[in-house]
Amino acid sequence: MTIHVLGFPTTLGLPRHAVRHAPEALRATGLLDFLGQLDSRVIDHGDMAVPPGLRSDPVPVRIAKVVEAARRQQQHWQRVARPGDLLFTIGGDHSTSLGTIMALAALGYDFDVVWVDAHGDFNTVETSPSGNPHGMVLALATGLLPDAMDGVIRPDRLRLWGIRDLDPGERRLLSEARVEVVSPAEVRARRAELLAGLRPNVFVSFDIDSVDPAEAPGTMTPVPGGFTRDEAVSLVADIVRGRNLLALDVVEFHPDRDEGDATGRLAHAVIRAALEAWRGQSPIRSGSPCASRSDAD
Ligand code: Z70
Ligand code: MN
Ligand code: MN
Ligand code: MN
Repeated sequence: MTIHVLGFPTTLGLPRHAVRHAPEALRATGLLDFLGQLDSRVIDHGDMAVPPGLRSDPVPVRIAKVVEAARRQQQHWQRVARPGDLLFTIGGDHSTSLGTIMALAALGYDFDVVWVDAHGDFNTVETSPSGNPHGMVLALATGLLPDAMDGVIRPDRLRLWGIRDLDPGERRLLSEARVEVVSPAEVRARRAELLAGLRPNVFVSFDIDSVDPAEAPGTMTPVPGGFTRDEAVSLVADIVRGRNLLALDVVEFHPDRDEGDATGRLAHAVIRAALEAWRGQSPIRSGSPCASRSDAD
């Protein structure tokens, strides 16, 4: 059971240079030291080389570059991942998670995507107000942009939690595809029911802007009304507990906008909660030689 760590400093989904430094900023919070304390082998694959995003590219070119980078990420995971391994990727903007979904699909998993985000990321070229591909990732993954790629996952596998900023066209598309879209208030009210509805295999894609800007200012597109830091940490732990966490992405961290290191520490806490829950409770791990060790740290 190996934890694979990959930095994916992409700005192809939203060209803002500072995001390229998110993996190094998160590594600087002591992530690898923490991972080394878990009872798992850790392989750090370093940062993948990704070309910079260019606003001057036409939208179809920007999308094509996102898909191309995602294919390289998929191929990387197909080379190194073994069954039961955890793929942990530090983005990058949210286009980071297209490659993760493609990789898990190519590896043959049936899994739910828990997309913890303020945004739906379900725009097509026609509905996007910005042309930024990070707002199109789940439309790409489900095959709504057929010129760019074939779909790799069904819409009923998507769980969009924390959502509070949808564009009119993407709202319609989400509703037509019957995607589960849940606001922070609804997550609070229906948490147990939502958790009970998850499949055993999960990919948690954690967009920093799911958390309220008061506690997570270090992101690119802050939206008021988000989760508290504590809610986000305990929600992610509850998602992972008792399930197979196949992959974890942490995306949209903008270190230059952080106040002190509040957002970096929040991201660290979310990662820690996810990996401790995975280490302690994954069904695959029980019965392994490490299963008798205490979870009490
Ligand atoms: C808007 C768009 C978005 C993340 C912003 C914003 C999308 N709906 N996604 N931040 N993670 O441009 O499509
Ligand atoms: Mn740098
Ligand atoms: Mn997002
Ligand atoms: Mn977002």
